[in-house]
Amino acid sequence: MNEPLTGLYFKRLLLTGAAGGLGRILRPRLKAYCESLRLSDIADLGVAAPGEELQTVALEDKAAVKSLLDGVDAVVHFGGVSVEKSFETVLPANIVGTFHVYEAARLQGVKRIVFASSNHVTGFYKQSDTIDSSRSMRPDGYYGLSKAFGENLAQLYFDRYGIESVSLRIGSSLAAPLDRRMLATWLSHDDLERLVVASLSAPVVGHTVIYGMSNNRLTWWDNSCAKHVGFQPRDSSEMFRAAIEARQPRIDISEPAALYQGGVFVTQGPF
Ligand code: 15L
Repeated sequence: MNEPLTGLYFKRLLLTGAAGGLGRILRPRLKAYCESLRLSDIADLGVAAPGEELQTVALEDKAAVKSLLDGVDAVVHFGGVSVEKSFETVLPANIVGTFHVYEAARLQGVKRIVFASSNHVTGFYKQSDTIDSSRSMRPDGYYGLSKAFGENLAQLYFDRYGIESVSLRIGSSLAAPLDRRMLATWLSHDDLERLVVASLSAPVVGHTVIYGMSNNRLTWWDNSCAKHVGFQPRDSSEMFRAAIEARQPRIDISEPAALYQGGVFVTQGPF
């Protein structure tokens, strides 16, 4: 665990999807920013560390999600399906579940949500395009479509109810990039923490969309519309380039996975 990044301190913070790939990374790190860290998932969360509250909650259970947000100052919503699946698989957790989170925030008076969206909201832009968050959504599958819904929901709940959100279009947040595509999309775990903390602590965000990427030399995304979030990534994929290019010397740009930003996600399905 790193030293905390800001003087930010909540009484109670909620992390959904705490047993998931990125939830497990954020769990020990977010504890530094709150007195109580409430953690939820449908999967096993293990044993509560000091200052942690564990709750097994399915996002599709509206009443349970309402109770989950009781007494919470802010939500870091990482729960749901995180890969391309059939519409029927993505619908309950990602679409219905995210609606339940926003509705619970309205009912419980929660004022800020950091929403784990995805780069797959714009996965059908080409790898030869540099885009910013003002461009139209071009989801590359049902998963990306569910995240597009979440972003629109965040906008609606800001416009109607003043609940602020930062939608994080996360690239590839892994310990290290795995292939040539991820040299552009990589978000280190330390930069993920920086991004979440900046999103929680920026004074005014309305509904802001920001791409979650490290300070990679080569990228397809421009975060200049989100400067007010104050996210300053410090890592770069460049140190992995030589090894990845040696391992994956050629790419066939006629392949959709190399042509589009979403990579292999654009080729999955129909289910
Ligand atoms: C995502 O949204 C996924 O959750 C993750 O598994 C990665 O595949 C990532 O996108 C990516 O685009 O690399």
